[in-house]
Amino acid sequence: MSVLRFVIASSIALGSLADAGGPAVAQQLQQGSVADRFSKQEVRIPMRDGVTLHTTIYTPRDRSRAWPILLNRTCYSCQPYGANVYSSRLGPSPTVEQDGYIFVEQDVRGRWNSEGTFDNMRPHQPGDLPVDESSDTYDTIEWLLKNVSGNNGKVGMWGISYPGFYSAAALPEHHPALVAVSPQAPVSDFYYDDFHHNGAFLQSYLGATATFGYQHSGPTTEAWHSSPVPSSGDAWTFHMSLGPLANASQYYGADNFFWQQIIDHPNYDEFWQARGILPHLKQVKAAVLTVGGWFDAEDLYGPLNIYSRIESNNPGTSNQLVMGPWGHGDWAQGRGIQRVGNMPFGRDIARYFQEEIEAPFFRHHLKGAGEALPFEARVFDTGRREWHSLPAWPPAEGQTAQLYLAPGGKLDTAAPAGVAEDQQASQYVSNPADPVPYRARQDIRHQFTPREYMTDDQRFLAG
Ligand code: PG9
Repeated sequence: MSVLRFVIASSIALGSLADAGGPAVAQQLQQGSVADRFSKQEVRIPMRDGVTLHTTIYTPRDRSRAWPILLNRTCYSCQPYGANVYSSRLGPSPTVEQDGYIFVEQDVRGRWNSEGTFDNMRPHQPGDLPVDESSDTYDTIEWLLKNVSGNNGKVGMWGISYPGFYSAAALPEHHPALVAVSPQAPVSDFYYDDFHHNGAFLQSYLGATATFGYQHSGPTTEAWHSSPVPSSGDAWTFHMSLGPLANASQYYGADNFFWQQIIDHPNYDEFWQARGILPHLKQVKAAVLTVGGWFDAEDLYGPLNIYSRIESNNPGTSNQLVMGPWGHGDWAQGRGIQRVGNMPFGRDIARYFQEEIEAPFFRHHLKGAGEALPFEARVFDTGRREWHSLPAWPPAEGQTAQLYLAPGGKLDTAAPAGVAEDQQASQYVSNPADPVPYRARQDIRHQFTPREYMTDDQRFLAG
């Protein structure tokens, strides 16, 4: 009988964050449009190997004080391009924007308006050469500190999803001025996040292979890739008509370098291992606030493992975790009721995170304003629908429970009596031509990553 093992984290209602004594009210920038409050520069920053990266810099027009730099490195573009075309919002939230930073956006190597060759989850290379995301971030920070007037000498980073990887990938051998990093839904390893979950390829990512599989022909502000797979509509019929996964190669040829790598490396070989960031999260001196969502079907492995690897490798470092009742990136969205599918978890949970956790984190470490966040882990109990501040994650009181597959398709906490362990097995026929759908077939639509299934009523599948 196979055993399912998981940690039952006991729920401990500790002090709420409300008694943290809100930080001194940070000097806020005046209201008005981004262009009213910030000036915009577009520069090309040279890396140590000569490749230049497109970097957009929004500096507060208020020059009465020095401002920290808040950096986001992305594979999804620094749009809008053009020195006189302003983004409608800056940074991870309206609260952080109002607090005021020098907001910096950068196209990573090989993407959009930056030079160079793109590599997914570029392997970290300890030492000075050859280049990687850590060295590109180091060179970028060094350039910004020397060339952007009005900075206070401190740098923070943030990023959600793939940009979350770039903020985590900045940490190995990081620049000393980098003092606060918030990897949010960070990708840690494409064999466990996004394209694969525990090694199983997610067919819903077939279309995304176009986004990450073609090299641009040089710096560009226009998209150079498009997906041959529909982005909406009936995904059940599409995937069932595809047949064996090998048939997907009809959509991608040898010019899609990432698809070739995916089909050439079906197992966790050196190719994938080299691209995981977890083994390199050492000598981290910057404060880290890792953020994830319990219902994040794209990147749940990343936040939990980046937090725990930093915790085990860097005992003296300020390393904190926030896990909320969110799907992918929900914490950066607007206000209102937080829902996952048809399951509500409460009102203004994103606002709470943005105003009571994220903004104070950056204020404290980058501006010296307000207290440090008073928790090791701030986790939302989705059963009780309440936040808990914990001194450790997983909680010391947590126990690992063993569950056993029992006859009749049931689970039991007791091992089946009288059955030798090597005889404890349940079997069923898995027929790819007749798969068990994770949602009602008519609800299986093309979408980047399925979300609602985590709160769907799946009893219709009992048979
Ligand atoms: N984690 C998301 C993703 C990464 C790579 C491929 C597809 C999805 C994201 O960056 O949104």
